Amino acid sequence: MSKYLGIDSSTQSMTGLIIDTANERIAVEESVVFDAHFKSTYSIENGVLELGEAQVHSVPLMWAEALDLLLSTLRDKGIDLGEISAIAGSGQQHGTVYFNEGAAAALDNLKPAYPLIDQIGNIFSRSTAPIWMDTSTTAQCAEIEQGVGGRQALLELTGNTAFERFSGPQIRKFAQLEPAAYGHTTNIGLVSSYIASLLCGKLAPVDPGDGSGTNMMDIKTRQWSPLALAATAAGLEKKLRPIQASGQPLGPLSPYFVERYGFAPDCAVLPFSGDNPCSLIGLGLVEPGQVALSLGTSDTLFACMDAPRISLKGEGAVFASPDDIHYMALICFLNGSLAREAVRDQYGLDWAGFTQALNRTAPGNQGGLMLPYFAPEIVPRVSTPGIVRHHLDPQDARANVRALIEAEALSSKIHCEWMEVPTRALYVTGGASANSEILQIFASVHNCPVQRFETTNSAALGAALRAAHTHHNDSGKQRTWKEVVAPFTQPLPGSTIRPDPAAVAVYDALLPQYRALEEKHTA
Ligand code: XUL
Repeated sequence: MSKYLGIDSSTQSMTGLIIDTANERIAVEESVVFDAHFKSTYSIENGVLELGEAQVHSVPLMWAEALDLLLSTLRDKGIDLGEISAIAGSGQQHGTVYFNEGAAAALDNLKPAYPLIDQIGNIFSRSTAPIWMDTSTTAQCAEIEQGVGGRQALLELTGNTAFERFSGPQIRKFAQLEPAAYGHTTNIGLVSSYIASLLCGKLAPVDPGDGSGTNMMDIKTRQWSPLALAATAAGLEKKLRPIQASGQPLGPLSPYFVERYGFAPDCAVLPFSGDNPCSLIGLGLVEPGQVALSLGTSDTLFACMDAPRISLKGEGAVFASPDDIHYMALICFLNGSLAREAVRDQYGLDWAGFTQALNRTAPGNQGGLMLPYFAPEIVPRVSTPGIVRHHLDPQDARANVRALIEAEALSSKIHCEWMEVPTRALYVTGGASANSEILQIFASVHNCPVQRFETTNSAALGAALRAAHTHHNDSGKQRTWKEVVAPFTQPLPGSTIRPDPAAVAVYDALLPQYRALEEKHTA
C-alpha cells in the first residue's frame, strides 16, 4: 500500500489530501468549507466567532463534525480508505482546546454507529477555542515575558517573543478570567493535537512544530520549558502531555474510523503539526538554505534552518520543523502586493506597464531607493505608514516601480541574515510570481536561482508526505526526506531564473545603502 492521507484543519475549512507514492501523484483532494455547512449551527462567520474586544474563537465540536463530514464525503465518492497506510495532519497554529476529566474515556469509547458530535459534546471544559486571530492578550504577553526574566530571555528560551495569538498567553488569560473552568481543565491541546486525539481515540500529545507556537516550548530541547509553563499558569505542567516527535506514530486509528469509514485497522496516526511547519515540508523545504517566498497580499517567507537561530530584532517566528531535524523561520512582509498595487495605481499603470518599467530601467536604479511602507510594516517593524524616497524623483513612474521591487528584494535578503544560512534556492509562489522581471531582481539580489512553484494545500500535502516518510522508514524502506518530497514538490518546468552576475555586483554594493536608509527610518 502506498497511499497516505494528510488532513489540514484550517481556519475556514478542513481538507483531506491523499498521495499515492507508488505513482508519485496526488490521488484525491477534498475540502469541507465550514461556512457552507455549519454557519447557522455554530453561529460562525468565515469559520470563526468574533466575540468582540479582539477575541476570536472557533468551535472544537464543529471541527469534529467537519472531520466526520470530510471522511464520509471521501467514502461516498468511492475512495477506498482501506488503502491508506498512515495519516498525519496539520492544524491552524496556536489555537487551544480545553478538555475535562471525561475526555479520555469518551475518546476511548467512540461508537461507530453515532457521529462524533453525539459522543464528545461533554468532553470540553471550555466550549470554544481561542485561535490565532485573537489579539486580546497583550497584558498576558508582557506578564509571561516578565515571568521568565524578560523579553530577551523568552526569545532565547522558546525562539519567539510573546505574541498575542500564541497559546501560552491565551491559556494564561483563561486561567486568570475563568479560574474555575481552568481548574476543571485536565488537559489542554492545540487544534492539531485535538484532531489527532479524535483519530487515535486518546488525548494526543503536541508535536514540536506546533509546540513552538505556544511560547512554552524550549526550542533547543523540543520539550515544554518548566520555566515558561510556570510563567504562564499555575498547575499547567499537569494539563499537558509531554511533547512527542512529529515522526513518532501515536498508534493505530481508533476503531470508530475503521468501522465507520473502512480504514485498515493498522492504519497509523502520526502527531499532527502546525499548518506552517507542515507547509514547510509540503513546499519541499527539507534542507537548510531552501527558502520559499509567497508573493501574495503580503509576502511570506518560509526558510529551512539547520539550528534554532533567533532574530534578536524579532524579524520572524521560529518553529521546529516536523522533519524532526531542522527548524523553520516564518517572516511576514506585510507590504507585498499591497505596495505593488499601490505603486501601480499611483502611476496609472497596468501590470504590463509595471513590467515594462522594470524592463526599461537598470539594476541599481541609479541609486534611487524607496522604503515602501504603504501600510504599517511587520518586518521591519514600522507602525506609522509612510513612503521614503532617496535620490528618487516621485514623478518618475519607471524609477519608482524599480525602486519598489528592489526594496522588497533587498529587504527580504537583509531580514534573512539572522538565520546565518545563505539562500541556496528561492522558490516563489503567489500572484506576483508570474512576473519574470520581478523574479529576476530577486534572483540577482539573493544571488541564487529562483524557481516558480504551484501550490495548493501545501499544509495538507506536507502532512501526507510526513505520513509517507514515517511509514516508509518504519516498514524498512529507508527513504530520505529529499526522496520523499521530491516527486511532489518540483518547480514548474522551465521556470528557473538565474542571477545576472553584473546585477549581483550592483546589488552587493547597494545593499549597505538600503540597510542604512532602512535603519535611519525604522530605528
Ligand atoms: C502563524 C499563524 C497563522 C496560522 C494560520 O503564526 O498565526 O499562519 O497558523 O492558520
